[in-house]
Amino acid sequence: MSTTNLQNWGWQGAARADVRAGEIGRVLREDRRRLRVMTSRGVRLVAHRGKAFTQPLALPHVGDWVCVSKDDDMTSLAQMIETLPRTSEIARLTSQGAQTIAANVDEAWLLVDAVRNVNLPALERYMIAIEESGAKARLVLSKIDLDCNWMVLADQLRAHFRDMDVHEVSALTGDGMQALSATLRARSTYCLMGESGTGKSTLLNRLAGRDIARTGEVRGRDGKGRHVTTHRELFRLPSGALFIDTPGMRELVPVLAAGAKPRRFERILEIARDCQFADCSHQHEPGCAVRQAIDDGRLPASLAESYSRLASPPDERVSARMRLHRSSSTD
Ligand SMILES: Nc1nc2c(ncn2[C@@H]2O[C@H](COP(=O)(O)OP(=O)(O)OP(=O)(O)O)[C@@H](O)[C@H]2O)c(=O)[nH]1
Ligand SMILES: [Mg+2]
Ligand SMILES: [Zn+2]
Repeated sequence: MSTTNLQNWGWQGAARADVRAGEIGRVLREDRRRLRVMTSRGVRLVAHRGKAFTQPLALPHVGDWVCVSKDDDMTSLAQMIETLPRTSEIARLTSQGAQTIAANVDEAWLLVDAVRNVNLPALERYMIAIEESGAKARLVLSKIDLDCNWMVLADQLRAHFRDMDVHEVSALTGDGMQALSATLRARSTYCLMGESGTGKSTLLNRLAGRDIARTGEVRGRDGKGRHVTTHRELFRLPSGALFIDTPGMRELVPVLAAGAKPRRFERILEIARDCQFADCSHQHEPGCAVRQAIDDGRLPASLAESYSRLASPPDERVSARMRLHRSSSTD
């Protein structure tokens, strides 16, 4: 029987002695009915829930390390036993509550389509979700081969997301791809995010050197995507890097604990301590340090705008969900 080195799938822990009658694996793909899990003996199909599974708040998602039943018959449906603690978790808030998009991601790439208008508030929400997840963020401006003024867009992104790497690429011509590929590390997990049609799956195929994910045309009318990717899936590239492709999401509402301030706004909060009024709204009050910092060019105006939009989140943005896995670490 062939064996798989789980370290090639990102496993960093020592061999666990405490696995109860099961085996460790990583969730490669989640569908509504089944999980595909890579174990050291190969891929197994796993039922989402089973009698042995007692963690209703920690349902497994793509990227998760799980413990599943170890059956002699590899073709039988395995049962979930346990979802192991996560090192990071990208989540969003839906009408049904918090939803995990991907687990144990080292770096998330947010794709921005060079031919579409940049929607900074939407990108900001994506970025908050990534930064709060514990993963590193990277911005990728895609489709720079198309006739457009992408350099203006790139400048706009750099002005707003100052501390962030912005890569300009074309998956079609390969422009910028070498610099992006050079950042990849084997056994690290990357997650592709962004609206439908921004070219996530195309970029993945280019990095893989062959078509591993399905891609599709955008609509002629408005250049929007057609939601070609319908499930989340983790792939291993020849370089050894691990990539999670996700279906494009138009809206992503970050999951924030009640009263929590996203890390993105730490700098504003720091500057705001020097405002004359403690409850300064940074709109029209005299002695406002935030407006002063914008005028001085120390703070991007667009960031301050995002802040005032998100500073007092409406109730539905606030989730009191127990973040079961956040504080614990993988062993
Ligand atoms: N010209 C050009 N077209 C691209 C590039 N990258 C992607 N496209 C096209 O954009 C369209 C959408 O690409 P996909 O890779 O399917 O987009 P996606 O982000 O995976 O979309 P969803 O799976 O729906 O979220 C396809 O027609 C691609 O050929 C690029 O660099 N240049
Ligand atoms: Mg896709
Ligand atoms: Zn102020």
